[in-house]
Amino acid sequence: MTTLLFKPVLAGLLAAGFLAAPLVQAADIKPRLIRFGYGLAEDSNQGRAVKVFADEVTKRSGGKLKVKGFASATLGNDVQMQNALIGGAQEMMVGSTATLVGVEKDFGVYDLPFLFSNEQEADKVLDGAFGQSLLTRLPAKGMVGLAYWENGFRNVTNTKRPITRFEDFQGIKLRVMQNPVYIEMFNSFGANAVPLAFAELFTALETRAVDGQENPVNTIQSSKFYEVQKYLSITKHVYSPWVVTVSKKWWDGLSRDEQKILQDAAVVSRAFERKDTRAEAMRSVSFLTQQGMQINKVSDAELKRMRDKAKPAFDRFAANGGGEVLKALQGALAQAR
Ligand code: TK8
Repeated sequence: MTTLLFKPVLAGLLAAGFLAAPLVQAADIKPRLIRFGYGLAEDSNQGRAVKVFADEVTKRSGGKLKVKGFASATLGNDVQMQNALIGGAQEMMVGSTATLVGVEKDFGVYDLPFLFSNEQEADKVLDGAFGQSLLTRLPAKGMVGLAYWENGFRNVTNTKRPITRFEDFQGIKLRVMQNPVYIEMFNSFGANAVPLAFAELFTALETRAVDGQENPVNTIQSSKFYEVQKYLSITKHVYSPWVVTVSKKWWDGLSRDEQKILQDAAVVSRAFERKDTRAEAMRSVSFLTQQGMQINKVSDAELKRMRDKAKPAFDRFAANGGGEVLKALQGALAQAR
């Protein structure tokens, strides 16, 4: 009789995962809902990685911590979300390091053009002492940085003409991120740089409020910029990191166990995200060609001319108090090579 009753109950418990998670039960984990905002579409490298992060957190917390992703800037654009994290109104986000300059201006060092020559170098510098020490600046500003994800090497699209040399930027209204290094860099090429939140970019391109923008090929695909942009010029002018951040106010209320789950899940999802992003980038160029974009690769000689032309951006960055962080990054890059 007992066994007859016990068996279905046991099976039910097992199916519900109750017996499978004794370790999780011993840990100090409370039921919590984590709102995780991001700017790109759900069907993007960013959205796919947020999903992996969410699943990983569920698994590691025995379902007590629930991550709800909010795609397409529905919780606000990058700058607004940063403020919400600092104020404690939102738990997590992933966004560009470039917009973090409003919080900690040394993050602008990543935006200086033609620093990283490939993804492996970026991984080493970001995951190594340099990148991690920059993250330790954040808690004093109200945020906690868990891991860098890859946004990727940025390229230029526009409706006017292919960019083959910096002179082709002349007169092009180019949307840039809200960051002084970008504004200065593209103005030095002769473009008219317009800082704008990513959330407003598609409409700005569609209505021709701006002529162009710059982003990795993955984003040009997932945000459907090919519908409103004709030319894609491969410049790889900046390697752009994303960073997964948490509200410091909220983080301080978590147990050690809970913090560790989020930290570990961020690192697991980082490995997935980079692999996924790189695989997608390999396919994106042919996808974008099929969509009718005209694509050109800018020659190394012309990229070098752009780099020289952007020199004032480096000088200004150093003069504005960024000299030390720039030197440290250059040192880390030399080591990574
Ligand atoms: C998404 C942004 C985007 C960035 C930009 O919210 O703004 O151009 O490249 O990825 O963070």
